[in-house]
Amino acid sequence: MTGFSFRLARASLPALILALLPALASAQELGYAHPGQIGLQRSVTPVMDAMVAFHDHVLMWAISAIVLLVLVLLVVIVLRFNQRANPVPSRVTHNTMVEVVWTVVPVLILFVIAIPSFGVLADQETIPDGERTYLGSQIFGGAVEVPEPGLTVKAVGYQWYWGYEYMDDDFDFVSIMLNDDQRAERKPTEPRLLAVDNEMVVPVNTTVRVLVSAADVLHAFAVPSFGIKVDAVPDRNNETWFYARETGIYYGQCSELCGKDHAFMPIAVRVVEQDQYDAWLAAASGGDLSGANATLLASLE
Ligand SMILES: [Cu+2]
Repeated sequence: MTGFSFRLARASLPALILALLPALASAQELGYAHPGQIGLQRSVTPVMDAMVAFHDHVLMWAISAIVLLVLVLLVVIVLRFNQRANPVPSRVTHNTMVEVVWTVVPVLILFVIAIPSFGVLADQETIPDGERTYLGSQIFGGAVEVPEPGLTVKAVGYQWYWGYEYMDDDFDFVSIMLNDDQRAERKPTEPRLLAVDNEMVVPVNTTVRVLVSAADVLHAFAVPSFGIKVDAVPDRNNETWFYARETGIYYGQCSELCGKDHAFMPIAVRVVEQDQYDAWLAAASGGDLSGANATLLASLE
């Protein structure tokens, strides 16, 4: 019985992996987390590129080296200083040299990590003015040119949905999660608990300034593929930006515990071509949001 199931498992494992590969590959294209995901969500902005590079080329090396060092020390201690190998225990209580080393070396490691880290952080926090060089992106493979913001959208957190105000064109709407029945009827291909009725629509290859605020309690506006996460605080405007270089729909979630439906106020940003955006904007700012969305969705198919 055991032998049979063992052989069955061995035979089906490569087939299972082969069957999963295309699913994983296509999941890489998605703008949201997916089952089996190991790495960070796919990046479509310069800031997220810098964050991914920081994670892959700095943090992972530092973490791996520290884990290996601790593992080696543990193995040495277990083998050399167990009771059998070392019957008379050492009476050493301190060693100044060792204490200085284990204080100074971690400080140096943190200091070295902090330099690129602050570069990436500064990039997130600084709205492009068309002139600034992006430090984090510069550290990780060349400066990127980011134009000045082409539009400003204010994202406002409510219990429990988001509102989007298009500041340049003076119109706004709210964005509410679709329940299972609504999703099956209106957006069956979009993910459960993330699909919304009205998405925030922005043009591709455009710097979008996002003002973030809240109407009632603390919320947080976060879109992992853009590398942004900003607290939404009542009576306060926080600011962030993104420059998406690929069309598609990118999801995020409220990231500050805000009450019973905190888990059900997703953020959905649809990045479209400039002419599609212009057509959507003209209709939506003219008061016909549902018509604008329907036309946009039809043009995307
Ligand atoms: Cu919230």
